[in-house]
Amino acid sequence: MSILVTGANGQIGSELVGTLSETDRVIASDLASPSSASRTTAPDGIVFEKLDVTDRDGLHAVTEKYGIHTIYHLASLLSVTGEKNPDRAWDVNVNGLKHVLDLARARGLKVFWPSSIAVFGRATPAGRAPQTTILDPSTIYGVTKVSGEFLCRYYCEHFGVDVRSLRYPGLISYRTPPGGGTTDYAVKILTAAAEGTPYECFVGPETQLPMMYMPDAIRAAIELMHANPGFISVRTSYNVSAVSFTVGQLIDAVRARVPDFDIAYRPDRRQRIADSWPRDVDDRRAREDWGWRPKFDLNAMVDDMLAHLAPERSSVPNA
Ligand code: NAD
Ligand code: AKB
Repeated sequence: MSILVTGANGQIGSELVGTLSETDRVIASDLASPSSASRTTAPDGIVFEKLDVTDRDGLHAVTEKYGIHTIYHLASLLSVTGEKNPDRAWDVNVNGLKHVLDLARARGLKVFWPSSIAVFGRATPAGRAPQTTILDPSTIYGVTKVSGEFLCRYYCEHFGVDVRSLRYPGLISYRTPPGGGTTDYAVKILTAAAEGTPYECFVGPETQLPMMYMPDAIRAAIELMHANPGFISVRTSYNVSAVSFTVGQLIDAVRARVPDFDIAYRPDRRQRIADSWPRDVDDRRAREDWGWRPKFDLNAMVDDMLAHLAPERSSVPNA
């Protein structure tokens, strides 16, 4: 019995496969093999299958070939990439998910599927977005995530599919660059600081969004998947939060370690997307149901990112 990870070359998948493979046999899959995808590193010893999630028959074949019992379904177009090709975003994000859920229904598989803070929007109460609230997406990506959340709950309630989901905030990591989202600026700022290059930011200094460091994001997914099903009361998607900071606060944390870091601001269309998302999310339900607790705050995350991206800077005293 094995775990299939779709979209395995991406920002999350490239790290998740390594963690999952410590305890399970993992089959990584994506549109191209890790060696031909320029932005990824292939974890050693992981079986790789080229797989387009819009290809239902291909999904069935891989699942049967390896005796898959669980799918971590990560293949997706993110918010900025989705706006460039809304048809493709719908096909991959919604039809791909439906293929996975149909497969799970037919074969009794367990599924993890990430949603996003992109489900929220201008009509969502400002500040900390509640678990149950108005979903008002402004991007096709957000529209696919809202659709996906209700598709997951429908398959759980009507067909008994054990599908579990998290509404991730922006994720910050050093191994694989982010794949075309609005929250990418946080990784880009930290990468530029580590490289000693100036950065032109596509959102303004007051922009505040919820974020999470990748080790917390990976742990959240695995803890949710291991939780007793009786404790899972949300079958759309759980709010999970870790840190929330403005761009200005991130720059302050960076400059405490890299004093000469140079940033300029040129907000573009991504500012409107960022402005439509909440500054924070209320994750009490995840904490109560399955014990969610983040470990990394802003300073711990910046320290760890710089330690990996630029080890020579990690000796700079903390703020
Ligand atoms: P990513 O863009 O880095 O990776 C997505 C991967 O999916 C890519 O490797 C891409 O090649 C692959 N892919 C695209 N179309 C495919 C298809 N048709 N068939 C198979 N593979 C395909 O994304 P990520 O950041 O790793 O995100 C993974 C999941 O987590 C997505 O559902 C995303 O919406 C969600 N999420 C991510 C973040 C974040 O900040 N990274 C935040 C919230 C939610
Ligand atoms: C994006 O910005 O599109 C993603 C997300 C928050 O879903 N990082």
